[in-house]
Amino acid sequence: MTTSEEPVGERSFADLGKILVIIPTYNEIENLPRITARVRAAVPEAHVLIADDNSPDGTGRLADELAAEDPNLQVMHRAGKEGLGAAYLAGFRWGLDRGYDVLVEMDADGSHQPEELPRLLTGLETGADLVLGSRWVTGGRVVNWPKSREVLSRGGSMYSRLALGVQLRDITGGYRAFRRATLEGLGMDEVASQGYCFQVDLAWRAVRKGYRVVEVPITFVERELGASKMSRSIVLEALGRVTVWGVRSRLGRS
Ligand SMILES: Nc1nc2c(ncn2[C@@H]2O[C@H](COP(=O)(O)OP(=O)(O)OP(=O)(O)O)[C@@H](O)[C@H]2O)c(=O)[nH]1
Ligand SMILES: [Mg+2]
Repeated sequence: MTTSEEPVGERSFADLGKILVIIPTYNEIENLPRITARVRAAVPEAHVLIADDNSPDGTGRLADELAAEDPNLQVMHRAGKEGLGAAYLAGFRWGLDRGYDVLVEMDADGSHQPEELPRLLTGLETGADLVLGSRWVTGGRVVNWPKSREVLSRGGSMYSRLALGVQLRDITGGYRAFRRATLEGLGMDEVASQGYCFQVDLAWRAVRKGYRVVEVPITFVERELGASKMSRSIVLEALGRVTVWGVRSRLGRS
């Protein structure tokens, strides 16, 4: 695990193969057209998959309209709100089935800036199996976040580091680029966690399986439009599961 800071700029990522950016959405109708346009501008060769959980605000319908105009934008309609983890797992399977070589996780709300995607992809090009966009490495930062969210995020990563014995600075973040082989080797079918815990789960699996996990700095921008889906149950799930995993792994080691 290392940290690298690569310049962000316009360039081709043809060597990486086919790239799919998966964007899970639940009630993101104002954000959707903005984020898709920014992704297409930042990395024109990347394809986009919107994984919508039947958003009551019509995000899925708008996604269909955008897809009708853009052959490289596709929509997965899911029956109802099942959480971020389930949407990503379905999106990963969709992308693996269709031969994508790189699969990217990105939120719809603008917190993960598409203009920084080249930095994540450069991390894969330079040998990483999984690249984490990281708020808490040198050069990383957050914009417009209340202190309470920062404390929660930093605290969650620190607790996970101690409980699981991994060195990653930002293990709960959700801006990530995977090589397909990494996802294929992670044991995705056994992943049951959601929310932040889903992100911890995947990163920890990657570390345990010996994949090269690299953090690159990102500037995380608090959402301006739409409502957060963060909840107390998401935090409690992460705390509970990480504690159980930590205890189990220590018992297994001793
Ligand atoms: N498909 C799907 N997407 C979801 C679900 N829950 C959240 N999302 C999406 O996942 C991304 C992250 O959710 P956010 O609400 O931004 O969560 P967060 O970033 O922890 O919270 P904020 O910092 O307050 O925005 C957004 O694109 C959401 O629309 C879900 O149940 N299903
Ligand atoms: Mg968000």
